[in-house]
Amino acid sequence: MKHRLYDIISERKLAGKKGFAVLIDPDKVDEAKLDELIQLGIAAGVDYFFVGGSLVISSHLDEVVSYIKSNCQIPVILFPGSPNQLSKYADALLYLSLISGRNPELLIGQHVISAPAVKKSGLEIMPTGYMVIDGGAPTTVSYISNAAPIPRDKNEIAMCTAMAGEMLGMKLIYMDAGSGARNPINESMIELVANRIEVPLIIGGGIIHPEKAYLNCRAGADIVVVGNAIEKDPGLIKEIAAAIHSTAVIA
Ligand code: 1GP
Repeated sequence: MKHRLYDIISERKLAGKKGFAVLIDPDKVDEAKLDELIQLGIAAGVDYFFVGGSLVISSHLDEVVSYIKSNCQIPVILFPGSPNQLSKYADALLYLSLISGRNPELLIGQHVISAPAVKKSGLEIMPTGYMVIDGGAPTTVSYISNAAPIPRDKNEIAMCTAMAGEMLGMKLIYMDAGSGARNPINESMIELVANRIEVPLIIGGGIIHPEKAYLNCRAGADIVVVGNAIEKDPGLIKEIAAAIHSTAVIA
């Protein structure tokens, strides 16, 4: 099993370097949009492209991933909303288990069904404890997953969930308020979780300001993911990247 990109993420964490992931929903981009995101991403030093969505309706995931790969060096990590969102052209796959929910299908059921295809893809697999935190609005992920999110003020539940995920062998913890969340995750929750786990912590959902990205990193996020806000204003890539990458120097 390949570990290359995960090793880079871990080393960056140990060095206190914060990462910026731009989330691309294959349903919402055409070639011109991808070109724009790639150019802005290269110029701003974006660390990762996450590709996926809760509902990928189109079938051009392969095209989107291979287009990014042939036009830049930025690693592409799949963030699948369902087991059929696989592309062998990506660098790695977030192999998500929805540990905040109690839906067995999303904890293990779908993994069993898709295991042969995932293995055959040859992708680097990153076992990821995925935790949905209430973002103040019903998001696609909470509807599709049919699982209640963790209340946004229940920091201890988040902490214990992340600890359990780590002890079960998850190599990453991803706390997500859901795409387009009204309320992004509190820094107090991020801080409590970050202090109790050793694996890298990914934070996303509802982040629309560079300041919030910065504060998340200060609180302990290792990778900050932004999707919606960049879809609306790609120019934010530069400001958010600068905010995230400034954290290591100050911290
Ligand atoms: C959603 O964490 C991601 O799964 C990103 O959320 O689209 O709100 O930035 P946004």
